[in-house]
Amino acid sequence: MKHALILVDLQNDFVAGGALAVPEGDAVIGVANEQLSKFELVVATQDWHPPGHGSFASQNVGVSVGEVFDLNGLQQVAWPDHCVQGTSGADFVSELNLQGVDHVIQKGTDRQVDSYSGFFDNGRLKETGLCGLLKSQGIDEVSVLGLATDYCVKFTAIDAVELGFKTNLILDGCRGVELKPGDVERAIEEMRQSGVVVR
Ligand code: VGL
Ligand code: ZN
Repeated sequence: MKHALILVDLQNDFVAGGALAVPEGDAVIGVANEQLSKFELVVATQDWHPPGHGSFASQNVGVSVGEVFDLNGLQQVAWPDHCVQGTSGADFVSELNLQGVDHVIQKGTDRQVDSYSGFFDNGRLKETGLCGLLKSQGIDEVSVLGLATDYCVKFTAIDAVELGFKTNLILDGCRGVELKPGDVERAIEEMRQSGVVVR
């Protein structure tokens, strides 16, 4: 029985000064570094969009950041350009102890579909390889922290439960976008309802 830590999207664009800065996003890096050493396997997800990704407001005429629109049949929030492959915004925050990270799983690489979960794209058509990696390492329990609570953390944790992992959320290691007031609270409740143990 092995327990893995999943660090969700600890990248420059999601912290202060970044293109999609999450309020207090920086505060989770210390928690991540402190947790790293306690786990047998540490996986970091990395939002890794090609330039001109379909989720960017800039690619959708008449759609502003924060608006919901239809992207190839799926409801999509329009985001500022962020985490573009090879840019500094897509790099992991420099304070994160990357020595303690065993694997990096990139997501959001298909221009046509977003990928909030570290396991699948939002259409659930393609896997990222995270599930296979965890199963091949004998992992049966995961703990999740990172950015953002109401998007990538939520979808990653709920998918982990559905894929059969005992799943914990390390709450003080998470911060949310909170586009609408209450989004973070609702996300936490949704995770709880899905079987995530919120710690
Ligand atoms: C995320 C919005 C767009 C996240 C990624 O990491 O939660 N949110 N891309
Ligand atoms: Zn993204």
